[in-house]
Amino acid sequence: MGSCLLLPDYFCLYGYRIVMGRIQHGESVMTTSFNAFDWAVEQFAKWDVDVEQALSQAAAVPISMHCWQGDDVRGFEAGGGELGDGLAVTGNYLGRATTPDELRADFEHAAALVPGAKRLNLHALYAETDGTRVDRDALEPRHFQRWIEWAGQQGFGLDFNPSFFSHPQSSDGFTLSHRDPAIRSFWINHGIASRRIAAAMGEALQTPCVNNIWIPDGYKDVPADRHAPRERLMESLDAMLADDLPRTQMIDAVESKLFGIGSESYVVGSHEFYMGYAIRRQIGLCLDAGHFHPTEGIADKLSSVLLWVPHVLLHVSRGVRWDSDHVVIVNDDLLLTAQELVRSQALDRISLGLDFFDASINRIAAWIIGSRAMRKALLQAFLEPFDQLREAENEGDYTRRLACLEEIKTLPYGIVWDELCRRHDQPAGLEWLDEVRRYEADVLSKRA
Ligand code: RNT
Ligand code: ZN
Repeated sequence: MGSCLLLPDYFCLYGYRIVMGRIQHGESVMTTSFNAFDWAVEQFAKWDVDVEQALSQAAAVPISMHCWQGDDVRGFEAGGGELGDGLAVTGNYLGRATTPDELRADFEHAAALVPGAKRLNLHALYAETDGTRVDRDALEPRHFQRWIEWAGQQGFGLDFNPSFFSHPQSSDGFTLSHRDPAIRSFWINHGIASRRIAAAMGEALQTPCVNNIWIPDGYKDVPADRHAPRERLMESLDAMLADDLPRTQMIDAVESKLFGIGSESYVVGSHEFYMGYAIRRQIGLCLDAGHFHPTEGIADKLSSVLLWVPHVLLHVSRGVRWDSDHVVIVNDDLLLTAQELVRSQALDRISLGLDFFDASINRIAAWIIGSRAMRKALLQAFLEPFDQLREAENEGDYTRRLACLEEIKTLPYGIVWDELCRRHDQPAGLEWLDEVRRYEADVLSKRA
């Protein structure tokens, strides 16, 4: 009786993964070869999924990569640099970017290893004032001119954030809702300046800049008056947003939070507060994955808030037991978020921003891991046979719905991901880490 063995070899030829099998029947050896990508396309076709379409759709969704992963949210203010107001970064891996040029170089390196459309998300802390102290209420678009020119050359859209933290005027934990009108007005002016900067970015780069407002305001311990700070916040926001700026240039968004370090008992800008505010003003609402109770997910919120607000910004993050801002990975939360994005058919009303910071591993690798995870999740979501799932559901056939949901988990997503990377001239596998290691040896390790 002839033995029958399958001896697969895997190798890459012009970027295609070819699987060679030698099937040995006794003395005779038969060699077969097939293209794994073609085979994957056939597997998805059985579910009526068009892989070509998914590939182009998944690559086209812009991921706004946050500048603050590159330098532990410090920024470049003259005399600044201490992170505070509930934000904390742990770790001291070598090579943090300490100048705008270093941060841009690092970002270019990271972005080059992430396939698909990208934007850069900047904070007001990253102004370039050439060593002179320009306070936050006096910032102007010209302080971001280099960022804008560079982003134009690189082909990145820009997003922006006023920075309401790490500043003497926020040292007691209150900004826009402060009981002192002078402090409120300082921050209102910072907010106004930031909106102008965002609009200038959007105008220069011909793509609307999302300007996201997050403030740390809140009490560590049980408050007596929960009303007054929220009323003051509402009034401050109204003053900040009084100027109508064209939506082709900038989109306002507001970000809620359940609790923070130092604001455990009460956060002024709660979810209910901002949800109501965004609906009333018809502005964008930001949902940060780490800003809700651990059993709540932002994925489930999307279909609700999209009914009421014109724009949603997602801060894609990963909380481990609390709002810890771990690097995003492909887990159930991320997959469900990507699925809900795609299923919503409202991608033109949703912006995707990353929000994590880890200084315990190579920062550039952290950027790449999180961004590639987001892209993988998007690809997987575009490969979902949503019509079939919905059909089963609409027929009341929940048995089939669950059976399908389980079956599709093992479709060959990895092969399609490799193809996406190949088409964007990117390493499909771990080779990207070799490039990061080289950069670490050549550049990062030589930084002070
Ligand atoms: C803080 C918010 C906010 C910040 C960044 C730096 O809890 O998530 O989005 O992380 O703006
Ligand atoms: Zn956030």
